[in-house]
Amino acid sequence: ATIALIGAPTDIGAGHRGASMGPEALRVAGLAEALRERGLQVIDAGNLVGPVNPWQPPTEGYRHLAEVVAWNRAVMDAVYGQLRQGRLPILLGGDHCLGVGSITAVARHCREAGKKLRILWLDAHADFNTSDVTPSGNVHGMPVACLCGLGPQPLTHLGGSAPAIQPADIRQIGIRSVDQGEKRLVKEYGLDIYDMRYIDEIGMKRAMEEALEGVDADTHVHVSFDVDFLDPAIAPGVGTTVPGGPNYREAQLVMEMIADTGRVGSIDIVELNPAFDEHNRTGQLAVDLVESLFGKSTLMRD
Ligand code: DIR
Ligand code: MN
Ligand code: MN
Ligand code: MN
Repeated sequence: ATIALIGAPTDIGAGHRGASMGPEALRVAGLAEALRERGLQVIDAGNLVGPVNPWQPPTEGYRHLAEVVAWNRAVMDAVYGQLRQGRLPILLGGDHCLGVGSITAVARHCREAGKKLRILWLDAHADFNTSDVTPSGNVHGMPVACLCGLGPQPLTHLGGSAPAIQPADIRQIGIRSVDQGEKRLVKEYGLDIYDMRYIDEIGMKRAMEEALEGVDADTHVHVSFDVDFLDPAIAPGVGTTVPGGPNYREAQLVMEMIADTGRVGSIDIVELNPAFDEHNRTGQLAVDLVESLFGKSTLMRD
């Protein structure tokens, strides 16, 4: 399928300014060219437009909820529009609150196409906070809860009905920072989490085999890649670094094993923050890893 790049230049759900520069940093790092180099067709659909970041404190547990909803509507419509044309959308974030719009669109597409959905949520964080338990009010810490039907009505019902997905549709990989109340909710909803302790103990290969179990010819795989998934030693260009993430080889293995399924149908690249980066090093790493997601392999036997 033709790949469609969709820029969403906003940091509306984040706790630091700068993720709004993510789409341009990924373009400057050569994302489109790298994918074309792999023989893929790529169109750049340009950037979506949405409200400016008013940079206000939270009200009733949410920062900028109205603006977050507006951005997510734009993302949902754009992602759905590309999927309907048979394209493979790559959302260039922007912060991770945009996962609500992106995945609501993907879930609708899967329902209409009669496909099973498997979401691979690569992140240091579980992103399962609610207005009651959030330590920050930042909606980028809430998208998974919203998608599972837990959150403010305009986000849980972005696609018309709720929930957009079931907890069983999602596998979270690389998790190492979950807030106290969030931990309780994650257990209550039964999320399948491959946290760093688990990965340390059984290894990334086996963890990924488990996370990909059941993916078959009828499955649409969505990869929601929060760049803070990566260890900060290799990926400093994010707003919220958490030590102890996957190293370069582990991250490559994750991407290569996902590519091996041949079922990737949509991607988010979010939370890249050039204001914290060193000469776009993290942007270049993200491009390198997305190449692997499309089959660029370090294997000698292929
Ligand atoms: C934290 C940070 N759990 C919060 N979340 C982040 O504010 O809800 N998610 N950074 O990517
Ligand atoms: Mn996230
Ligand atoms: Mn994160
Ligand atoms: Mn499991």
